Amino acid sequence: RDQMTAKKVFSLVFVRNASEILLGMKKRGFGQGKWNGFGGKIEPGETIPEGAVRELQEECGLIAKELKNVGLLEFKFEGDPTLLEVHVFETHEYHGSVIESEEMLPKWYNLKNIPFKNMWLDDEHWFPYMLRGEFFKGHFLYRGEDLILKYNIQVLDKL
Ligand code: 6OG
Repeated sequence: RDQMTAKKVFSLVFVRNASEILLGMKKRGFGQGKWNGFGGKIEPGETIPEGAVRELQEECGLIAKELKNVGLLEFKFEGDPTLLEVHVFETHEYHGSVIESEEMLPKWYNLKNIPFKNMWLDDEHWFPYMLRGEFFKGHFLYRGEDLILKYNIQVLDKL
């Protein structure tokens, strides 16, 4: 990565149990109307897991007791030099109860019924790796928000 390419680092957290996954519908901003995990920009002075725990609580009310790093995503948008680096986590243990926030409408989905048609296009490519428990690294180049020009996904030994 050259020095002129800015990088933005994000967290993305999925709350899981044996048969269901908690998704949130983004009510405003980037990705509005799409179902996704909970997350956002890592702030100065916090670690990536700290940012992940903070965003999860802010957006759906749950406090993660543990986080498992399950994958890494990189996104570029054609014509924009910015690299988005998204650290993907799962949590199976948490306290608190699910609440709707100004940013997100949370809802449990059966793992067999994930609403890919109303999610970022990349999700249906890498979700299978996450659901199989394989640590993945994905790179996606978008044109606008509704077309993937190219992508690749590798399975890595857990970092
Ligand atoms: P805020 O801007 O609300 O954080 N995110 C993406 N997630 C998926 N699945 N696909 C993408 O394709 C994404 N781009 C960003 C990272 C945005 C949240 O959305 C995730 C953050 O969790 C382009 O702070």
